[in-house]
Amino acid sequence: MILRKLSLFVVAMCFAGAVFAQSVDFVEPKNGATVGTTFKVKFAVEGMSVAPAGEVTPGTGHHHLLIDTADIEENVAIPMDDKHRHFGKGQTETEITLAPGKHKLTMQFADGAHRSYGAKFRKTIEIEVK
Ligand SMILES: [Cu+2]
Repeated sequence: MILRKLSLFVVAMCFAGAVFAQSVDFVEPKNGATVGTTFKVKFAVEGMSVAPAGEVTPGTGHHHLLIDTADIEENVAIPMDDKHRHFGKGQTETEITLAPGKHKLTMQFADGAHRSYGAKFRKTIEIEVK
């Protein structure tokens, strides 16, 4: 009986974890990867849905890629320039070209008005371009 209750509890916690998990991650490249000058970047998000920019709908947003630049704090709008790329059509992958050397890539999920969802929805990796 106790075992049965315990296993139900474990199942419930796993379910809660799946529902409430909030994060972003690079499907590719992986942290520490070596890539060519033009390479594919794939984004994943948990705990939010991807939607095009324009309308601000709670629980939705779009991906951003910050290249060799500082983090954007929560609720701050992400600039639009070469170091801050927006995927406002709701894209979940892209191809970018970088000069050879080490680069820092940061994913940042943000709302329909490009305002950062903060550290929970941020992930930074370092890669080497050859
Ligand atoms: Cu944006």
